[in-house]
Amino acid sequence: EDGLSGWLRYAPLPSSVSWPYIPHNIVVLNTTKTSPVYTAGQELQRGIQSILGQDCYVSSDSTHESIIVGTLDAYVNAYGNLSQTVDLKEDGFWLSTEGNTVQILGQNERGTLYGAFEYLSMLAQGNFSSVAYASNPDAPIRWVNQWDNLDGSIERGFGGASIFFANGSIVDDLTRVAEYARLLASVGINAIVVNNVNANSTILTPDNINGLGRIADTMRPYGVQIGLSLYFASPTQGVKGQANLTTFDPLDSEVVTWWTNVTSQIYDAIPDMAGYLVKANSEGQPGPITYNRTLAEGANLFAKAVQPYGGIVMFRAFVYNQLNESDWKADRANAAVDFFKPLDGEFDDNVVVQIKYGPIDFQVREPASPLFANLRKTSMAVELQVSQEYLGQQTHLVYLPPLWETVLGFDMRVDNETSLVRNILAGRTFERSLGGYAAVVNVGTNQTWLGSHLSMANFYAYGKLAWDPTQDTTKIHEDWTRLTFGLDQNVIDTITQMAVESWPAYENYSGNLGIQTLTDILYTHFGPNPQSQDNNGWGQWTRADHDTIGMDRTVSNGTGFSGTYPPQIAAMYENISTTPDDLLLWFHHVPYTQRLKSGKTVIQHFYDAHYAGAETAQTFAARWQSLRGKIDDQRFDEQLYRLKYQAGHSIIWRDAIVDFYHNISGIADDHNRVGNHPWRIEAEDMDLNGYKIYTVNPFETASKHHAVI
Ligand code: BDP
Repeated sequence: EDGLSGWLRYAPLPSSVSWPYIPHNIVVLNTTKTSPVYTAGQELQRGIQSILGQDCYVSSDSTHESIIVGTLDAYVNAYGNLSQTVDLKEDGFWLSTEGNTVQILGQNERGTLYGAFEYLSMLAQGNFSSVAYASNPDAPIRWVNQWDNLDGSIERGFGGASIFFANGSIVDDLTRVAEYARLLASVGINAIVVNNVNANSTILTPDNINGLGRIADTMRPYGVQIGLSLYFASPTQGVKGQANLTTFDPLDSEVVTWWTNVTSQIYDAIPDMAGYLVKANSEGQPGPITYNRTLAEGANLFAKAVQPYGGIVMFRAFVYNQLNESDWKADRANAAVDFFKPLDGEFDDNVVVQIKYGPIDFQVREPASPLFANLRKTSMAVELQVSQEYLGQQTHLVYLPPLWETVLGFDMRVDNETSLVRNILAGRTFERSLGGYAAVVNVGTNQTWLGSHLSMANFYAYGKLAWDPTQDTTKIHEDWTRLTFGLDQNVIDTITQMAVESWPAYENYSGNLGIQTLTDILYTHFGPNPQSQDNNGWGQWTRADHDTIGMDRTVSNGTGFSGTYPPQIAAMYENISTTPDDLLLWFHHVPYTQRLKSGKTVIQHFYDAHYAGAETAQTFAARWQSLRGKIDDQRFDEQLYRLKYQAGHSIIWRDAIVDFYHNISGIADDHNRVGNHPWRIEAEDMDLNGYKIYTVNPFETASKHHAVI
């Protein structure tokens, strides 16, 4: 197996499993081929044949014992009311397997397909229990973002080239696009933004709009709508087939007309286009501020254009400028609240502000973005990242949902009352009708989609949590493993336990105590490079010197960031004694000898955590190897290769970080490990044939400063 079917393999159940009667007749209450209800019927037929070896017949006639798939409305039309009252929200479904009839009834067509996937997931896991329940999504927005460029490359993508674009336009063969839509629908994702947030105006040529129409047609049978990222200055870019203006000022009437026209062309090609995603005035991108207009005026320009069609605008809160490193009061973490809080109430109703989970940028540990607590009159969505940009780029096993939970389950204490981020997103806290979830996924043409089989658990879990963020993340992983690798309990337990340990391990060896992921910050965001964190204008600073480390973000002495939270949270982060250890260096600048709640010093914790994290990562390959023969060879070998790489790279991480801080602080490791590797054989000390020795800069990225190439 090559991983292409992800968790939708529909593997035949082992002979040890027996099951009750499953109807042979699938009644599909909508036979239009583009309808997700039709897709649901096809999927059920295919799944039941593959999982149970049972042929089913799809018809629109009812017999007593049938699997009935359709919208609840269509069901009521055909058969009258259900015996119980069913409360369905948009995209929700009713699933009943009671008796010899199966009912899969959606609030809408897409919900029907979700119900079919849920039923098939039960069967594929050998679960034949009798159930009857309604399932509703927690939030209406459950989107994914792809950072695909029109030339076919993917920004921060680690699974090959784009499945959507090549050579400046949309690819001819959209087979993989349909397969992607199937995976998305199976976990309840209802829309996808197909192009990079660093957008290119050429997406708006008439040819490309047609191509986007083909993408939308391909995904529509799965209930997945498409959205587009826009380049703010497009009107001035001489886009082929569109007018060329001299301004992109959002309040200029010609600019308004320009976007109105383009939007109408897009809706001609894609009548159900979900909406736009906009990155503006961030990292050098143009935006409304270029013309002294507010971000809200910029967002509303697009909101008004899509409003007549029911579209929405996801406007990113990731707006920041380069800063002056020597200014100790400067703080990139303050940017989102600084820019957006004053605009609360000024965004049109169909604007959703899309907020990265933490105030900086997809780090291994960040406090929940305070912006979630600061916008009461604006709809919000969280932006997560399935693509492991700072988190090992799919060469490291890092199961992310436990990290996401630290944000989704965080209580902001707005007005001194319980206000969990997930409730804010769902619109419950501030009574908003829109809101929800976006995740940067970045699948590519690689057969594994993401570049690594085990990373697919993050994709699966993202959809599951966007549907119901209260679900247990270990249980989600067990389900995913069962669907992906089969029902062997030892396989499920081994892989899930590795996954559970993986994020804490990565945090331990890549940057702990809230110092953030100590990667190369300027370019790759991959290997260790603590030196690159400071002395630049990007604001992801550690403020490390010979004696002290950490960003002082207090109100009393620091950047004031802690004060952007509601009072109870602000007070907690303001004081070292009440700040949790895992965020200590995020909020405070302390001596390396500062004692943690554990009694250890900061520097000794650094040493110990890096050793502990790397040690855990080194067990992964061996644990995986214990599953040889229980997993097909191809996926087994491909994953083993990655886990061995991680084992080695975690040691590089460990040594780079501990050497760096040992060097800068001059404080010895209590256990005398740092810099002391009597057993190690340096490559440069070996007889080299065809290799050259290089001195490496920064020094800490290679042991003894040398590498061989
Ligand atoms: C950073 C990425 C960069 C993205 C940016 C964004 O390194 O490639 O363009 O975020 O989210 O994490 O806009």
